Amino acid sequence: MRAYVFDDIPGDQRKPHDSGEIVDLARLKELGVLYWQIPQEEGWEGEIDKVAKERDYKNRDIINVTREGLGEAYETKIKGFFEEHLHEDEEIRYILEGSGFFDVRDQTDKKWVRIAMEAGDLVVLPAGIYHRFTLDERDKIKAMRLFKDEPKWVPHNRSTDTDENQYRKEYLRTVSGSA
Ligand code: KMT
Ligand code: NI
Repeated sequence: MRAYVFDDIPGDQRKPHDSGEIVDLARLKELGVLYWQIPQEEGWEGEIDKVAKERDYKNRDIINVTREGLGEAYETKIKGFFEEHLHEDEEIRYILEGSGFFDVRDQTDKKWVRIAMEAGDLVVLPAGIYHRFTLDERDKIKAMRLFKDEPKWVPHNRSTDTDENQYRKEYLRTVSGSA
């Protein structure tokens, strides 16, 4: 994993867009974003089980973000992932193969922090954080999605309504308390 401030220069979303400003784990934590590295080697699933148990993640599935994996829905899904949105629950992803970028808004709400994820990376985006996802130029990622109970997949695309969402408000309270 490598996190940095997105350069905001228009152009291909799959390119790195690295401004050169590194974002460390402490700064991610201030945003409520949690990270673990669990290498893809013997015993990895047991390590996932530990985190899942500690954090009460009861369910999981696997998503393959490739043309074959998503089928007919490919274009729509890829576009949807990159719309700025929030969820009313955590978005938890453990990367099994490939790589991609999770972008999250920072406290100023002006910059994107780009989290470059690859195999062995586990990230938790808190409920209510504005974020988006894109493949990178390798064009494929396979990830385990973990969730507490029933997955709340619904992406709430950013609007004046989502600014009023109770999970958004709760998120902002936690961020202002720690920054
Ligand atoms: C999401 O919610 O944006 C996704 O599931 C993207 C694919 S997971 C690497
Ligand atoms: Ni999402």
